[in-house]
Parts: sequence; C-alpha cells; structure tokens
Amino acid sequence: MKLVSCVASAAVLALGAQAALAQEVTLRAVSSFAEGTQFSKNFERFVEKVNKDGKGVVQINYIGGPRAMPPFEVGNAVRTRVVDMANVTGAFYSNLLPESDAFKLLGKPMSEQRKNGTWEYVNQLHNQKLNAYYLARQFHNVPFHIYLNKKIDKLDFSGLKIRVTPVYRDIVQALGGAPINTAPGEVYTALERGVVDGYGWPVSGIFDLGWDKVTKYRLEPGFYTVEVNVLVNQDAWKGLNDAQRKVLSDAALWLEGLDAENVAQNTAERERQAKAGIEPIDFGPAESQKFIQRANDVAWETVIKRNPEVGAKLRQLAGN
Ligand code: 173
Repeated sequence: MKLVSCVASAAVLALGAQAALAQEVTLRAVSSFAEGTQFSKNFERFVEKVNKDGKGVVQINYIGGPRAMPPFEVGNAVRTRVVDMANVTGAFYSNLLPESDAFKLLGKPMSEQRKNGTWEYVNQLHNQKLNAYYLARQFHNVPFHIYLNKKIDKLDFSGLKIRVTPVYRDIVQALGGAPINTAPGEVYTALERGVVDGYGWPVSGIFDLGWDKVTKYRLEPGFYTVEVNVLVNQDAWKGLNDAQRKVLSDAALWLEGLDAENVAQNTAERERQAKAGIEPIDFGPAESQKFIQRANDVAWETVIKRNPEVGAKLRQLAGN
C-alpha cells in the first residue's frame, strides 16, 4: 500500500472511532411519583434540560411515573438496569438500602452536602447496595407532616390508623398510632373509605391527587426533610464518556438549585390548604420542639440499630 493511502485509511478509521465514541446515548428513565405532580415536576424539567443541552451527546427517554412502574419497584429496576435512571425517594428502596431511612435527616443544602463529604458518602452507599450512582438530591428544604381526619387534643396517635412509608413509621409508632404502609396512589381511596385516619406526606403536593377533598387537619410542626433522588444505574454511568457525564452532572447541579423555589412554595401550599378548609393542629412551641426531637431520635435509633457504623457516620454528617 502506498504511504498516502495508508495515512488516509488510518484517518478514516480514526474518524470512525471518534464518531462511535461521540455517538448520542439515550437513557431510559422513570419517576416513582405521578407525572406532572409535585415530586416529579422538577425531574421533568431536568429531563427537558438534558434533552436540550445534550443534543447529539446524551438524551433521556422519560417513560413516566407509577403507571409505568410501581413506586416500590423503582429502586430494584435501577439496580438491575431495567431502567437506566430514576427519580425516586430512598423511602421506596429501603428494602435494598436500609440506611436510606437516614436520608430524611440530612437537611443541609446540597451545595453544603457536596462540600462536607455527605454526597460522597451517600453515593458510596448507593454504589455498594443499589449498583447506582447518586446523581442528585432534591427538596432538602421541604418538611413532612402528618395529616389527620380526627382531631387530637395532645400528641398522641393511640387508636389512629395512619398511612405511612418508612419515613413516618417510627414516629407514628412512637406516638401510639398504627402504621399502614401504602404507595401514594392508594392514599385517596384509603382516606375515602376510612381505612386510615390520616397519612404522612410533605407540606406540598396534597392537591395533586385530590387529597384535599378527604383531609381535615394538618398536624404541626413539619419534621425531617424530603429527599427525592436522581439515580443512574452504575454500569450505565460507567459506560458514558466525559462529555455525556458532564451534561448530566451540570444538569444535576441545576436541578438541585431549583430547591431555592421551595420555601415560597411551602408557604403557598399552607395558604392553599387553609383556603381549602384544612386546619392546622398546633400544640405550641414547646410541644412542637419535643415532637421534632422525638421524631429525630426514633429515626436515628432505627438506623443505628440496623447499621451502627453507617448510622453513626450519617448522624455526624447530618449534625442533628
Ligand atoms: O409519603 C411518601 O410516599 C413518601 O415517603 C414521600 C417521600 C418523598 C416525597 C414525597 C413522599
């Protein structure tokens, strides 16, 4: 072969290899919350952003919410790469990662958690137990509440059946209530039929599925903080090139930045609940303080009992 044509064919080969490397990748994603609702909305904005910024590099094929996959199966679907990416709370995969019960106690802004080693440690837990990369965490400044349909005159849930997920189980039990675990999709019917007397849910989002029509009271104070994570299957993550990872990582930081909108939203939701006739039950600052302390203590107790080493480390990182 003449030298010229040899160089030319090498160049063609190199070009071919580059084109293959730079080929656009599409990731399949699901959400554990219904499409268009409070805890899917920002993830859906993230998908839109990735699909705009990642043209020719990386795209997300958003399959949808619980209609596509039951919420408690989403963590395992990421682990086994049935999907490449998910928007999901740790409470829905605590069967695979029992320490995820502590994530609601990590309430510092993500900018801080990324600096003080929390993100890295929580990422390692996801790597090891869920075969997942912890791309982003949302809603660190949105508290949970217990909503009730029966009025109580002290902080005592004796005789009450309360819908829970692992987020609220310990505190409901500590106050004498009977916890009943359900996915969000079953809450409306459970309330309507009186199967439960109340439920745990964040301060925001109760209007999305019409729960305001079957809710009378919101117990104060709010406690813990919401965590909804964007996870990527670890093999899928490792298979991406630097440019693809950069599009996703930049969009992840942008997504975490959207948390700045939550404080105003929390206030607006409380006002909207008041207008809808949902009354706060509030036993004053001293009782509220005791309630929060109790909620934190029982949650840490559970995590530390399950895994003393990881629990202690997470508590130190949480600083509460
Ligand atoms: O109540 C729930 O289903 C739950 O655990 C949760 C977690 C994060 C956001 C919204 C709800």
